[in-house]
Amino acid sequence: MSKPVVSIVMGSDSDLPVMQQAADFLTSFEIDFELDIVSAHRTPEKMMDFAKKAHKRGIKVIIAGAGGAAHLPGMIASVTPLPVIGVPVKSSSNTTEGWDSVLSILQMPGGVPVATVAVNGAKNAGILAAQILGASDRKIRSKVIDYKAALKKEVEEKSMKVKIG
Ligand code: RP5
Repeated sequence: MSKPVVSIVMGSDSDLPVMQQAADFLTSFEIDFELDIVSAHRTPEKMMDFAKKAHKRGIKVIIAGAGGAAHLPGMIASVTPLPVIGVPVKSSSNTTEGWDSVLSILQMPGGVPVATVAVNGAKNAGILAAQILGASDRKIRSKVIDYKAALKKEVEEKSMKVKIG
């Protein structure tokens, strides 16, 4: 990965099975990314350092995933000028079905947006990151257009198989 333009960060290695889906999507689009564990609660200094400097290193979009009291995406958003996509992770070590993460990431105060995807929706975070980059990059935009066409074709084929009448 020569020059990452997307940064994927997560609160714990236990979030990796979910967050890997964002990485896999970006890989399929040949978008260079970096990936690391950055914890709002366990490594707050690292989080702030990362959030303050990411744009200076050429990062254009940040995908941040966390579970439980998920402060990572919002705290990163508080200091970065970059768009932040938040992934609420249904943590294996909490039992509230992901609602804690959803509300922690979604209910941001005015002025500090986090684009929140569904619980464990890391693939959508990867797609949204590609769409953000694609707004100013014709090659990526073209891949997004193809991707959406493939989704349409897939549904049309399923419709042909199941449709009655
Ligand atoms: C959050 O706490 C992490 O993002 C993870 O989803 C959750 C549990 O972390 P571990 O105890 O598995 O490290 O900060």
